[in-house]
Amino acid sequence: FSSTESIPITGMTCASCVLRVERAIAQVPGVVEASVNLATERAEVIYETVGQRSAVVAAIRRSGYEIGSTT
Ligand code: 9UX
Repeated sequence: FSSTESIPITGMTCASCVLRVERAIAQVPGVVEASVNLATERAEVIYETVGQRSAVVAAIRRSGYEIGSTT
């Protein structure tokens, strides 16, 4: 099983921000891969287990950024 989700993120302004968020998301249990795009301000997250979205959201906030409102 695996599924992909796109999460909007606000507050990223440089490539270091992107790396920081990618690493934070990738460390959440159940996440296979995280790819953050600075231009679109979105993270593409691949999960191998369900129910990890809240943990990913928490990891993004903990690293200093916010979740955007775009769906
Ligand atoms: Mo460089 Mo990104 O200080 O916050 S890491 S702008």
